[in-house]
Amino acid sequence: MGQNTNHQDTATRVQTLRRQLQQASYEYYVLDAPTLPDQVYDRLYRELQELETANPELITPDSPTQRVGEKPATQFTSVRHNIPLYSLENAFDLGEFRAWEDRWRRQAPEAGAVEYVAELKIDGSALALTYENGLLTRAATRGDGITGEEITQNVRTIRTIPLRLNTDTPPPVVEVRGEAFLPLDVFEAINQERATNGEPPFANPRNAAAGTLRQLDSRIVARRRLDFFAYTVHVGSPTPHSPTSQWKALQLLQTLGFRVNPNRQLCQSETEVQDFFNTWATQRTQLKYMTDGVVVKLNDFALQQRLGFTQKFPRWAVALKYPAEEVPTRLEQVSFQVGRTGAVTPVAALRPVQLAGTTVARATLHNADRMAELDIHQGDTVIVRKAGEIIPEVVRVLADLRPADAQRVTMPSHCPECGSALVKPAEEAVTRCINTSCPAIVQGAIIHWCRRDALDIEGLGEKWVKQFVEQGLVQSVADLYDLTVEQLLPLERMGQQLAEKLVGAIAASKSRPWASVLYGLGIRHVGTVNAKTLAQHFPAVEALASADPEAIEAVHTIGPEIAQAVFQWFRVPANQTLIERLQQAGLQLSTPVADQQNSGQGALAGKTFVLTGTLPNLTRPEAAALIEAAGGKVTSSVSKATDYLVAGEKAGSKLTKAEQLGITVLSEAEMVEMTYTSGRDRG
Ligand code: 3BA
Repeated sequence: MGQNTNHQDTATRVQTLRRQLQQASYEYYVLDAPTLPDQVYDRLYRELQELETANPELITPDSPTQRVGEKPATQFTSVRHNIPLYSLENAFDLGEFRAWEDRWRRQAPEAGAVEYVAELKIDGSALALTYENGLLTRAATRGDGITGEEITQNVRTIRTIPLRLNTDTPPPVVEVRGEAFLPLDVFEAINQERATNGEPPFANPRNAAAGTLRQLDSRIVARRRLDFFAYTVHVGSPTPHSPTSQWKALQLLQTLGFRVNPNRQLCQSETEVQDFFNTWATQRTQLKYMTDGVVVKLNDFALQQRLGFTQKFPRWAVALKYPAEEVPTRLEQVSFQVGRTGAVTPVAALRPVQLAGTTVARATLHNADRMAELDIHQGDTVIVRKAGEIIPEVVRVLADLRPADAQRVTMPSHCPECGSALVKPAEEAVTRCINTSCPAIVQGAIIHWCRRDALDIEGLGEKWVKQFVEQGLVQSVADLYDLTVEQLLPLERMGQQLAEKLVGAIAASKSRPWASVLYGLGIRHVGTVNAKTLAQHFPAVEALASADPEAIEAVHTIGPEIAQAVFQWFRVPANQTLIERLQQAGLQLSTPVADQQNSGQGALAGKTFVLTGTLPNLTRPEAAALIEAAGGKVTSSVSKATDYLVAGEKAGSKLTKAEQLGITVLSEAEMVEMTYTSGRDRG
């Protein structure tokens, strides 16, 4: 009895906490007007967390603690939208806007003066959110408008999206639509991270938002601070209280707890729409998020319904787009940057100009083909644009303004960093330095190696790496492991303590797992995710190094391009030497058997195998990986220590020797079966 009462109290307390936290979070994120001090919020949050941990039966899906899920998804499922998400027709100037007006008026000749809602057009990614009985049950991307992808886990991490609608009488089904977007500061931070990672930057916040929403790990999404503006609400079974206009719909969305863009206007005439558009043409550069136009919608739902849709667009809405901002400036000089992959990028140094709210002094010229296309010359006057209004690029050259006898800019034939000949494969746009000891490449490779998600060598930043390379102390990442405190001491600004710390941090990286080492190698297309996948399927470097492209591609989610890149990497003699040296230095180039899936009690624990002949289904590395994953060991020659010989077709001397020594000979099928049964047999 007493226990019951206690439980009742706990349940009530959990409910109170949840309501308080929901309200505080709404005030903080949606209203941007916090009322609860952070420490108080944290204390209440922790109390709720503790109560829920002790009483898991009290956890509800709309609890503030349930925004970030635990395990990453392996893929997304596609969902069909009940109501398609149409596209928006674009109008690029006043004439096109008037043409849109004329068209809808011909469709509804009786309409006199009408109201328009002008909304800022957020440069994001459209989402459809389904609420059943007030609870967020499904979130989907727009996709092609008919089917999208289910990304509920990720969307739950967006703080401005309520997990429960703020109403005591929720309709059975409500669908809310709007734009998910990344604030500009977050966008820039992500691109900076991608650059250090050797990944191509997102061209614009829209791509970045879409890319983030399709992240399989919602914990990463949670860190990226996505935001959301709502603009459409569909109520499954309309009630007398359902909104009758877009303006009222926006107000309803606000009442339900959504963030609705405050920069909107109920316009009484086309002129008011124009004024709104012109005002925001300059104001929008001050916003913390990217906009690319104004969406104009006829306010009255009855009129909207009368006009309906074309194949692609609603007839009652149009997007008035802002032109991508472009400005002329002088090209002062072109320099060539060598990245860690050896890719050489031409970068234009410009006379600084104001562009879309920032000062631009440099712009990318992308590659040799692009430079030829532009026909760019020294001292040219060029037009720069922010692609997606963020990354500046040279889009055009004003050839008429070219100084007499100006020299054409071309790719250098030799690397500006090491002087070796550059190569440009005919089928690729990139020009590369292929000298593996080029200081720019070495430096880039080492910086990548030290990254947190690679070997995580703390304190070894760009500044030190540069000095190490310049002083000839290191020529490859393997050299790091030979460094001594004495060698570092003569460096500028180095002291005993710091040198000890760095050498210690380098030594500590020897315990980093095989997947991180693999990522650290900087093989093209092998980011953290692919590295993890590959390390799982090839638990030792030997298996991966000897795998052919087909075997690598056989791994789920690994495509042919990745497989080729990995295969080619291991064919380069300098890389083979590197692996040997890393192995000698004591780095983890395999996953210790104990850490593998069926660790310790693995079905084949303690058993030694030799493979011979051609197996019917598995390649050698695959068979080896399978045996190793089950805790067994694979060696190359038959001896008394061998427990089993797995023999395929055309087995030769090894089979003879095994038979002489009385070693059990298995078929592929028998071996495969053992990997999951022999453990149980032993019991
Ligand atoms: N309003 C994008 N579509 C928008 C409902 C209609 C619409 C948009 C909008 C079709 C924005 C096309 C994809 C979509 C249905 C979403 C906005 C914005 N209104 N304010 C008229 O800010 N980017 N996008 N289709 N929902």
